[in-house]
Amino acid sequence: MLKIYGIPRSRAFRTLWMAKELGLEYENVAIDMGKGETRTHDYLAINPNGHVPAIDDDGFILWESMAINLYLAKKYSRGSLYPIRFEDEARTWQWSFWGMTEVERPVLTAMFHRALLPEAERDAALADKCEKELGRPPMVLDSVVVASPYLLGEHFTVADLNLASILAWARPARIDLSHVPKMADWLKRCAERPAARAARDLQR
Ligand SMILES: N[C@@H](CCC(=O)N[C@@H](CS)C(=O)NCC(=O)O)C(=O)O
Repeated sequence: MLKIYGIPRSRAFRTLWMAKELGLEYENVAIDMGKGETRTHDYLAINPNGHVPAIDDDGFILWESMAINLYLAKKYSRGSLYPIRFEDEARTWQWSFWGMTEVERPVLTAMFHRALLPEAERDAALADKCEKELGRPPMVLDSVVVASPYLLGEHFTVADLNLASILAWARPARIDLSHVPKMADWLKRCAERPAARAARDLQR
């Protein structure tokens, strides 16, 4: 059975969401970074980086959240959550890489400094700087989801899931999305999917 390493309140959420979209049976091995469990000898044998998520799919071990989701979608849902056309596949990579390289760090840093860290450790100026840095990506997205409801067109795919799972942090990070209403609608549409809700329930 597929094993998903990482507590639901970590980037493993992304993979749990994907597993639920796919209706896969899985075991969640709740490795908790807060308890130092990402750095044990046994876990480092799974992911030598000491990060979650990672998966073990019948002996095939893979780490990096976006790569895991692309793999699972392609393996279990080609033609549905994973596109068939080369161009759509390339766009799926485009959105996933863009999310990781241009969106994730500022939104995560803002979330830490506005919500997660103890008050005394928060740096409001840094959070504001991150929000500013995040100025263009939401506008880029807004212009895409004006033309079609999802990133590749009419249907929700792994491209939406990967990016929405990063941008889900915009809310706790209190990033203002009022100037990008179409993007905010898209994010809401993604977040309200039953599989996303079910994965969020695991975080409680
Ligand atoms: N780029 C990696 C980042 C993984 C990552 O940093 N995960 C955090 C939890 S959300 C982690 O494992 N931190 C614990 C540690 O570094 O020990 C991915 O997307 O999978």
